[in-house]
Amino acid sequence: MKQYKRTLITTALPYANGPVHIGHLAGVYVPADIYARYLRLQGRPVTMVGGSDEHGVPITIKAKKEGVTPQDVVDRYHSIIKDSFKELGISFDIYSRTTSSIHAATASEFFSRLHDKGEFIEQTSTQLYDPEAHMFLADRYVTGECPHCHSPRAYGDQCEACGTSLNATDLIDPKSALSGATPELRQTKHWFLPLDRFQERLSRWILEGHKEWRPNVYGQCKSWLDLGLQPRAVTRDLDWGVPVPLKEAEGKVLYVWFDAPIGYISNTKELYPDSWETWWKDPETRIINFIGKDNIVFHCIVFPAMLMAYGDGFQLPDNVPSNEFLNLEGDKISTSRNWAVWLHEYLREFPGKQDTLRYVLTANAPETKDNDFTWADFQTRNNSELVAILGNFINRATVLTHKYYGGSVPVPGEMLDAEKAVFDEIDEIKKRLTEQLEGFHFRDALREAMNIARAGNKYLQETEPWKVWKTDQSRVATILYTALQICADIAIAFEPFTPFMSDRLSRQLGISQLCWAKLGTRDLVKSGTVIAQPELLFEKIEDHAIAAQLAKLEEAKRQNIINSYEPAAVKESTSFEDFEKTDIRVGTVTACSKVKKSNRLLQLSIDDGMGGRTILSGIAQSYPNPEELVGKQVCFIANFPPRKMMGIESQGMVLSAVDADGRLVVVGPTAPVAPGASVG
Ligand code: B3M
Ligand code: ZN
Repeated sequence: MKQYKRTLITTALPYANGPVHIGHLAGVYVPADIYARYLRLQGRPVTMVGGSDEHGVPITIKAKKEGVTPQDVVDRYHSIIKDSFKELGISFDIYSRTTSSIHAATASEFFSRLHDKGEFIEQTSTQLYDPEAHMFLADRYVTGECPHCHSPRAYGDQCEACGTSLNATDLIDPKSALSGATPELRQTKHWFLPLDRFQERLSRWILEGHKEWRPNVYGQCKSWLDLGLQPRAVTRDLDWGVPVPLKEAEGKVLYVWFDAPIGYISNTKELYPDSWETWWKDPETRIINFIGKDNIVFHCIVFPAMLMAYGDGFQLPDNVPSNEFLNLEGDKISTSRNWAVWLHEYLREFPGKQDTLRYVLTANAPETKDNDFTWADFQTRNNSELVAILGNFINRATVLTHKYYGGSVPVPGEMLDAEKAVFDEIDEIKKRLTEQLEGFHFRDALREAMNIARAGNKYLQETEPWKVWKTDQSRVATILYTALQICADIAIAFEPFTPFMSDRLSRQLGISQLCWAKLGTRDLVKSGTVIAQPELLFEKIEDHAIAAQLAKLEEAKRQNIINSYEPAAVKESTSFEDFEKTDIRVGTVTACSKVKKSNRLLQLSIDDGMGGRTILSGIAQSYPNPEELVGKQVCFIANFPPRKMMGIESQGMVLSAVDADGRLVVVGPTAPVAPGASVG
């Protein structure tokens, strides 16, 4: 493998339209920080840049909703995000923002150079325009009826009820989300980056050159490239963003996904005004982009194409580690539904427990598949791993040293098989740990680090210094000396993962500087050093703290439904006779599973009191765990003609309510009734 002189780590820039939550942390910032800290321990030059992404439509929508300016919104969240990252120990060399003047200048210059080099194509198209708000409407600003499922609240880019992606101009009866006005069609000109021109180079670079990328990243790139790249607009009709630096482009700004990745460059410039180019243009620099999986195409295809178009020696990333998603208590994390654990709140509610969160998010990191964060798991990992394994080992070693030697590290005698065995085991662990860190497998790496504490516990359990003390005190000196060396190994090995604990532990042991090379060297804590009084490195988390978090989530769910739901307008009057034509019944779900090859449909077997029937229902997205419906009673329409979907006959339709965010909740009776009971 190529040896690089330095590593530039970039972390996806979080949108400053809300605080960061555990999903962001697990996906990007915790892994990036682990890697940066590991490289620093290795003494390898590294810079980690981050910052807030302060442009884009969601920020302007939030500002409108709150009656403040977009600048107010980003000022508020930028400082919350920045402070909470700092408190969690995310060791950015710079955390800046895309509303900085240096960024405006950098992004602007980037566009101008591409424009001057003839890298763009210009296209005029017809788009929806709000005649009352006097602006073109970005996709999310338009709502209307879905042309497919006829949900009344589809957005201009997607219908969340049926999952279809849409063009704003497809919507039936579109309305501006800003003013409620009916938008008009108007012509507008935009600049496009013809990604197709980079198809060849990107294919060669990724598909041939980077087979080592994570399968999810490589796979997404491959399917984009296989589909054939298309030109993408890099400008927008908006008044919030970096203005397009062309006379003829008044009132237009750079598309947020054009300016945001340039933010990595601007932030490096801000950090190193004189030497930033070394970090971007020297082939001896290795660039690593840590991102979430929804950002893959922008980092692997679009931004690299921009850098290729710019030329001038800009280096492409060497790797783009991207995680899958983290769910929360079995449900998708959602800012709009307030279904999240917010970092700034966590820090307030669990003071001093930064390491626990970092540990749990790494131990359970969604590296290869989506994973679930649960408060029960959080508690177990803290209590039975951090407290019971790691804390316990260090506590035993340091307490015994104080008990027998007044805290002074004893002089070891002869090293016997037990010592050789545990030191050899740590050598082996170090090898694997290093390998996992180099390969961005942080979950496995953490497991290896924990194995050092496990080995330490086993060693003390086998050597039993508390028993040997009565018969052979010089042997105890060797044992505790050895145990303290293992404590020091833990301080080093855990520094990337739980830096606060490592810092306290290394101070306790009197080690001034941690470095990776010293891990496993067997004489880190010198004899005669007086170690500090043992302090508890991790505390148990009690049930009531967990119950409080779960109650908070329940409350968030309830509040969100009440606050954000806008009932649809009541339909035209109908008659009882018309209503009666529809035969609604109650049935009991006896089996429920995903329909193969469909991400929308569930197949329900229903006891309808009449011999049973099968119904297919487009609710799969809302029930990631279909078995939860088994045993529930549901209402269904019994007299629809049977209909075949995906080769299966559906005999009716299950009734469901549409939640505030488009989630479908199956409707049933509030007390058990006989299957087949009529509803009316
Ligand atoms: N702000 C999207 C996101 O937070 C975006 C990342 C920009 S990275 C240059 O998912
Ligand atoms: Zn739809």
